Order: sequence, then C-alpha cells, then structure tokens
Amino acid sequence: MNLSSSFLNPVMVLTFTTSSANNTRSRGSFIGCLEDLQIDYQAILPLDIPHHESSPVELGCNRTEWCHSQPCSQRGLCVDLWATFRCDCTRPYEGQTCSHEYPAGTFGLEDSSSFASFTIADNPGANFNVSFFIRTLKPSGLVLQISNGTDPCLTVYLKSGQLQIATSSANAVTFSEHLADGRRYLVTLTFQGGRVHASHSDRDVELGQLAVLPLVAGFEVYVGGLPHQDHVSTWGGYFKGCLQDFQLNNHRMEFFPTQAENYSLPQQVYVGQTTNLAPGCISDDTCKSGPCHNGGTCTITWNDFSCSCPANFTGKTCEERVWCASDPCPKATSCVDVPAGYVCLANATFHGNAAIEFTTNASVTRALNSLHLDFKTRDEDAILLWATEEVDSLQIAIQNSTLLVDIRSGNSIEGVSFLSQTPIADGTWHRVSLSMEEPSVVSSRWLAHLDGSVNVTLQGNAGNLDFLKNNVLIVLAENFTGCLGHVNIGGVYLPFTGQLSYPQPEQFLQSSRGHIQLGCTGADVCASSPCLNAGTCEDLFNSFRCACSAGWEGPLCESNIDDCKSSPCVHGDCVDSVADFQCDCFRGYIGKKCNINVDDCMRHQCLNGGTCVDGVYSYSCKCPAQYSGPRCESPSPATCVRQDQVNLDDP
Ligand SMILES: [Ca+2]
Ligand SMILES: [Ca+2]
Repeated sequence: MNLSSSFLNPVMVLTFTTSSANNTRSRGSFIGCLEDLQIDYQAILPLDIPHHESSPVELGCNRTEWCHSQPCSQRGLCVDLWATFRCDCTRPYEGQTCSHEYPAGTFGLEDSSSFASFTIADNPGANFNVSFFIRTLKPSGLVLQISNGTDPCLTVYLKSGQLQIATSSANAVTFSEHLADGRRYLVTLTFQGGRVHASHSDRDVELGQLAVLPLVAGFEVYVGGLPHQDHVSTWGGYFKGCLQDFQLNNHRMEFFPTQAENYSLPQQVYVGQTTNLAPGCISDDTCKSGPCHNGGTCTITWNDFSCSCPANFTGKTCEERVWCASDPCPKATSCVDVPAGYVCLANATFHGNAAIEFTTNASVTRALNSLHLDFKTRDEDAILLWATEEVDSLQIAIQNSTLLVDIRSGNSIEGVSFLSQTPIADGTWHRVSLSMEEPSVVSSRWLAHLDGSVNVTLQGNAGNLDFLKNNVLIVLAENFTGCLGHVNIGGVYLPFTGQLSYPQPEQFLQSSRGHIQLGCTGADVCASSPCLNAGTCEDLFNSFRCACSAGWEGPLCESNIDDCKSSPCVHGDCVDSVADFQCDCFRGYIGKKCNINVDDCMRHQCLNGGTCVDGVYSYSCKCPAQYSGPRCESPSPATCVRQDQVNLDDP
C-alpha cells in the first residue's frame, strides 16, 4: 500500500496519492478521518508521517456541518464534501451558492423585431437536447432555428400556444402542452436516435419520430427570430416574451455575456449576437395607450393590463356600465344588471282574471332558446304563460295540480311536452327552467329543470322560441291565482315593473294596461283567527295551518286530546282534562296514578308484639307463639302460629 499522508492522534486524515486514487472507482482521494490504523500489524502513528503546510492531511478530526446553515439559495441542494460543500443549483440559478440567476432576455419588447444568433463551436451530432425557460402570452412565434448556413434543419416555434418541432414546414411534431399563458415554463426537448421527447414540470412526453440533421460546428442557432423578416413569418413571426437559460446540451447560449463575467461557469458558453434584446424579463408598457375607459385605473400585468374600474363600470376596459350601482329601482324591487342596462324585478300577485301581456316590440335580437319562470300557487288549473303564432306555440300551465310544458316551434310537428311527476299547486315557490339541448340547430331536444331535480329530457323535438320576436303577444297569468317571480325568455326578463323605461335595446315590454300588484301575498287566511283554544294560525299562502296549544288537536284545535287514552291510572278511574288527567283511586291506593299502596300498618293494632303485614286497605298481624287472634289479643297454648287479617272496615 502506498500512502503519502500522515496520521493523527487520536484520529487522522489520510489521502491517497493520485496514482493510488486512479485505482479506485471514484478516482478520488479518501476524505474523512481514520484512527487506529495498522498496516502489516504495524501501528502507523500520525506523528510518524511528516505534515506541512502543503500537506493535505490535518491532525485531529475537525468536522464542519457545512449544510447545516443552508448555504444554497433558490432551493439549491447542498452536498457536504467534508472539507467544503457544493450547491447543486436549480435552473436558472448558478454560482457557488446558487445566488446568481442567469439573466432572461426580453424579445419583441413593444413589438420590436428581436433575435439572438450563435454559432455552434463543437459537434453535438444527431443526439442532443435543447432546453430553455419560456414565458409568453403570444401564441405564435419562432423560438429557435438551427441552420446549416443556407437552410434551416431544425425549427422550434409556437403555434396556437403549443410548441412545434419541425425539420421542414411539412415535417413536424407537436408538444401539446399550452405554454402561452404568461407563466414561466422550463422546457427540455431531447433528440435521441431520431425520436423527440419533450419535458416540462417533471413530465416527459414522447412526441414522435423526426429525422434531424446531425449538428456540426459552424451551424447557426437563431433564437426568437431571424435576420430576415420574410423568413420569420413562415414560423408565426417573431417570438414575444422572455427566454432564459437557453442551453444546447450543456452549452449555454449567453444573451448578455458581460453580466456573467464574474461567475465561474462550469459549462462552455456560446456567445452570440443579439438584436433588440432587452435584459431581464420586462413587460411592454401596456397602459401607455390608456386602455381603461370611464375613469378606470390601469395596472400593467406582464404584457397585459388590468383596469380597476369605478363602481358604476365593469369589464376588461371598464367599458360596461353597472347600472344597478346607482340604485335606479323603486322600493320593493331588486335591480339586476343585464347587457347594456338593468331591470327592476319583483314578485307579483295575480287574482284570477288579471292576465298581463308582453311583446318584444321587435327589439330582441338574440336567439331565444331558454325560458325561466318562478311561481307559487294553490291554483290547480291555470295558465302561467302562453304565446302562439300560426303553427308555433308555447304554453306553461298547471293542469290537475301538476306542471305542463308544451312547445311547438321550428317546423317540428310533434313539439316537446313535459308533465311534472309531483303536484306543484302546494302554495310554495317552484322554479322551472327550460333550455334547448342544441341551441344552434333548427330543431332539437329540450331539457326541463324543475326545482332541485335533475335535468329531464323532454319528449320530442322543437326549435327555439324566436317566433316570439315577431311582436307576438305573450300572455302571463291567465285564470291564475297565485304569484309569479322572475320570468325570462332567453335571458331577457319580462318585468312586472312595466311603467319603468330601461336603457337596454333588448326588452320585453308590457303591452297590456292595468295595475300589477307587486309582492307576493295570498288571502289573509289568519285574519279571522280560525284556530281555537289558543292555537296559532300559520299562513301557508291561501291556506293555513293551526299550531295547537298543549292538550288540543284537530284542524282548528277544536278537540280536547283524550289524556286517559293510555290508561294512566293503575288502581283507579281516569277523568280527562286539558293536557292532563285525574285518577279516582280505588280504596287503599293513593298517588297521581293510584299506583301507591297505602301503608295500612302505620296505625296498626297488633298486640303483644305481633308484627303488622300490609295489605290492600287492610293489614294482618303475625303473632308470637303464645298469642293468637286477629290482633294477637288472645293467649294461646297452641304451638301453631295463626294469622288473621284485620279489615279496616271491621269494628
Ligand atoms: Ca284532555
Ligand atoms: Ca295498603
């Protein structure tokens, strides 16, 4: 064994010579402490080995927990090397403690034409990888092109937010991850044996086969664009956004070489030329053009902006007025914003013959392919809404307490119909929504949604309700007693506040005159105090229920509950009262339920030491041996014990 080093007392560090280390797998010297070393049974004392300033051996076994202080920043991994430490940095960080971030480059700032170019100095061949951080909001643009000096041999570009890797415009594979969302992604493209892999966020996807020309020294690499604008347009134009830590194999393409001079770079670096590249990842001044309307305040978000709008405007650029913010609706109605306007909504109460009519006045332009209606009634047969024009018709009605929907439109002969499974004339609110399954076609199935139930597909087919746009009368609440809440067709409301005028172009206007009673009130069924015996009347909309006070039952609390029904008196006769009973006890029993046998021994007359035994309204005396008689009053020669009962009625 060839040892060059010294030994320490009591512990020693020793280092193999270079030639010895070459025989190990790691080809590195031993680093650590040794003690009590013997070679050929010969103790090697540390002091025997000469050590000096240049010696790699130290006496003692000093140990520093290098990684304890977490010296690596930016989530770099600390590796303890005993005598020192190493940081394995996460990209794009580098440097001894990972504190240096490779600078990003901003391409296409303010829509400029920018690119960087590099010359490959070595021979990567056909198997290589390209990796980079990418951040963009522009879904198309050239990311990278490698050219042999005359023709492009590999192009990576964005199309619809996805990376395309192409050897020619006809020969390409797609990385289907959407990257143009403004977030930063680390993408690695690996070319291996004609196959292309892509990975980002620890996910690796094989994209397919692509025969790439082997890369050799002298090939040009263009990043973000090309010198000639005409050539760039083939690949979606110039890249706009940030690229960072761009690497071909482990060769970094340095956009701004001077900034990295202070750092010892482990890799070779391609230093190239850049045009219109801005250092760092910076945003266009997206607020420069003043995109926020109506007094909105603009804030630059990266290559985009957001507007902080005043209370009465909304939308991306505060272009849309929030009408309800100014509280335009009268009392007892609620304001709802609709496109370009508002509507004041309220429930309304209808009594029999107070139908109202609406028409679009030809103002509605949208397609009408849905309907929504809230109602509350005890009416078992009524029409909630109907309209008809020639062969087209629409009806929502209550028939035998169930909901009936019937739509015939769009050249469909059969139409669609729906009959609810459960009765709905129960005095509570119900909500029916109808919508066309395929709004874009001439005739489709329709879906119904009643209250909390699942969607039900209606029988048959029908078209949309656009026939209502032709000034057709829409009649609400015909022969109907009850309340209607929100009613809208295709999202356009039919409001019960017809006297108001609204700013929006699309409206259903009330065409019938007549007062509509706002709010939902049924008959005042509790006014006559129908509940007897202090019962409380509950108004259930045109019906009431009595909540009875204790001891009373029946619809009007008219019946005294039979409190004797459960036979509560154990030894007695029960007499009913209000929420109570009395028991007339049989002789010898007392208590509320006559369940207590009176202790008749309390005042017994057993003589001569006789023991009293209680009975029902009686007791008996258990006499000592020499006495007998009901009260043990008689001396008795007999040996047998006699017990005679004493009835309390006896004298
Ligand atoms: Ca009673
Ligand atoms: Ca008794």
